[in-house]
Amino acid sequence: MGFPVEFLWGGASAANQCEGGIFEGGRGLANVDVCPSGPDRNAVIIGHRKMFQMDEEHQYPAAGGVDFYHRYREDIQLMGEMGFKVYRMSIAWTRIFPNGEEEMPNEEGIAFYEHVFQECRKYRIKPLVTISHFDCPIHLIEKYGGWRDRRMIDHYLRLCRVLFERYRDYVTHWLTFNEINMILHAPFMGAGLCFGNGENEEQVKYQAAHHELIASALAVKLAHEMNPENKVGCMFAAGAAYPYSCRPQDVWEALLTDQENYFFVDVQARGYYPSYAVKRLQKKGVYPVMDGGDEKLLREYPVDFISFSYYNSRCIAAEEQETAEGNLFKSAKNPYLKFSEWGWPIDPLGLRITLNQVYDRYQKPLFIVENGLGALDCPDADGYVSDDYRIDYLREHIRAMKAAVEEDGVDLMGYTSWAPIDLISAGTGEMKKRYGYVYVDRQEDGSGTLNRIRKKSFYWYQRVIESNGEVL
Ligand code: BGP
Repeated sequence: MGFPVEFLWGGASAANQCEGGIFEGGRGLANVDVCPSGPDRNAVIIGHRKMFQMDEEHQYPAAGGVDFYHRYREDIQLMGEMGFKVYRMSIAWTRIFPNGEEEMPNEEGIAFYEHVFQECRKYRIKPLVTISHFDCPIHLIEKYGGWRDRRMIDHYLRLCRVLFERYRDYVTHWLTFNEINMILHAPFMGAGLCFGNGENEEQVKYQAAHHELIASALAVKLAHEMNPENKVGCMFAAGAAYPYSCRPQDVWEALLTDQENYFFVDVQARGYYPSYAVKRLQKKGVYPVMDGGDEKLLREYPVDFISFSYYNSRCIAAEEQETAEGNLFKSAKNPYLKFSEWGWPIDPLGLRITLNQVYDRYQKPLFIVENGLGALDCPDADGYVSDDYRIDYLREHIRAMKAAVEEDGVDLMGYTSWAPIDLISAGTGEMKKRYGYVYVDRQEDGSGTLNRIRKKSFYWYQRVIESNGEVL
């Protein structure tokens, strides 16, 4: 009993939130670089305020990140010390293709990730690579309008081909798009979409999503052709939708919310547009334009496994209720739950429920690739953080995951918590919202030594991994 011996314990990060060095190594500019911190961030990430370059008035925290670009050796060494079996990381598209359309890749960018993979190998850490964690080259946004244009598929596949070829010796596990359903909630950050006045946003989003779904299917095809060892997964922002009450109207609304979320995975895992989506998108007049061969492609190349982030469950009411924050989208406030300092519900049992729902629905191996607590950490005089609150959060979620594996029979490949080393928040651009087992001395105003300091949770997680989840 317990977790299988090959269970993949580790942590997850994203290039744009940790690397920094955005003007180094021949890298080009991307959407994720120009999302400022502060009050304008939201308008930018939802595509209502166009920002295609940096200006003087705003701060751009991704520009420096936490300097993983220069400190990856130390960071991976720390992961090795915790006993990581896997490190989920992403590739900055613009390090490989600075403007997205070059014929030949940027060798300096290729070398950077090769060095990262070599460091991982030293500690026997398997990389799990997200091909696009929200990244889209600015040049492609200016020229094509991001993923609304079908030609994005070719540019994305050119990136995939280079990655599959050049990292063949290092990587066998890939994720095509991070939180693909985020395109509905943060379309500029997620897919480089900006909207004109009066434009039908939903139509653009579903058309862009269709292009990503085709790109994802073609990436599966290519990955399998280029290396039969390759396994490709999809990735979505999960979190069961609970009805606010047993009123049928609330139950119905919760079901609709779940369907909106599962739509992407339904296509990527089952290989076709589910009937509810066909009907509803047609009725709203936002059913995407498809090419003749699209349906066949989707059917022929479903993903090998399903990964997801889980931070919180959602609570859905037919009538207006007080709301709570959550991973990029709000929902009704669940009176039975406690909340994080950022107002996100804390619901470990919700993870077990989500695991069961996803497994029941798809019957494919699952991978939890993000889960964690964003909190304010207060280091003592020596810089040490006693983050018992984080340990409590993670312990309860790991217990729930364990029950799903041991008692419910869910086929789970691994768990990568978000994020092993503190980094910049995707939702708010803040540095003070920390998730790590390792504290990074970078403050909200950009000051700090960038030194890495192990937190209490570092030693706790080390024991969890060492005991394969037995000592919690
Ligand atoms: C997910 C993203 C991550 C990550 C995480 C935590 O949406 O995939 O990139 O940042 O959420 O969210 P936040 O950084 O907003 O706290």
